[in-house]
Amino acid sequence: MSASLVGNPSLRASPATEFLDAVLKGLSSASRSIPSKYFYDDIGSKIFDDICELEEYYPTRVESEIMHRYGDQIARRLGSDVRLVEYGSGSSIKTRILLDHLVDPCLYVPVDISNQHLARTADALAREYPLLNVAPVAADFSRPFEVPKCEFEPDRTCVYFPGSTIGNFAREEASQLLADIANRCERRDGLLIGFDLRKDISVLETAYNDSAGVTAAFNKNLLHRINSELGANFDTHQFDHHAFFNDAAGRIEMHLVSQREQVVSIADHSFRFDLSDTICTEYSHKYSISEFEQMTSEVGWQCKETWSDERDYFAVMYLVR
Ligand code: AVJ
Repeated sequence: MSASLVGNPSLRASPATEFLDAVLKGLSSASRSIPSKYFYDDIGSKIFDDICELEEYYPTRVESEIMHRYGDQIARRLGSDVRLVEYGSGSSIKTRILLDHLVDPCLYVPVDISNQHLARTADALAREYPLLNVAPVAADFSRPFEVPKCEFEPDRTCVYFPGSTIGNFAREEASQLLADIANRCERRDGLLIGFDLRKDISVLETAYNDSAGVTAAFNKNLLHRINSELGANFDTHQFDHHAFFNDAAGRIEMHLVSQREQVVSIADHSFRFDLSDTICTEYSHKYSISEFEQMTSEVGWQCKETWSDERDYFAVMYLVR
């Protein structure tokens, strides 16, 4: 992987301006939406960890089972002296399973959009794995960022992209992101990626409508965040969590649905909502293994092996450049 940084960081918009711009743009368009990456402030990252503990939310549990069961095979594929770059590391829970199997990884680079969460996780990992070099990068991985170097030349770089985070991207965007990753990689570099499989609709819909309301709180936290960071006045009680499977598009969609006519102001803009107007806050695309293989091969990846659970709920694929 080349360590080129595209663009001058000092010319980039500040995080707050970027968030405001994204919210204003998303709410001004005909079908209103807010990019799901803004879920992950410090509180949102913690609520997401709570989602992962839910019985109804199978992806984290099933992916962890796959990592436990096939950890040795996966580690053999990656080889020794690997530089592991994780996209959207969060609390790095699945990473620990991988690290427990890897042979002499030369560097672990967790990349996450939530600064505080990343710092805490990197500290904890460095304590738990005293022999491991950890070099966290606070960045939005959907944009180019600089990858820290190893002290010694790594045998290869492997991008680790677990958690079916790729599902947040529309199919064309996912394909573009996978192409970008391929272009930043060198020959022999690898990609270990987890994605959620198409399955029975009721299983899918239950996973995003848990009975304890944790997913609803996660969704609504976006409005709390907009209120506190952008000085908006969303009445969060007047928006309901709504998640459903869009079969034609092959994805779960999460929305916030207005419970009455209301006007919300953000900075010096105001937005009118009618009863039942929605803001789309997340897509979570579901794939078949063959569709995923097709999509990655079109952008320069070669699939080496795929592991999945007995029920075919989730898949972990290893690909090389
Ligand atoms: C972190 C994007 C994989 O899409 O399942 C969980 C986020 N949203 N419950 C997913 C999420 C609602 C999650 N990803």
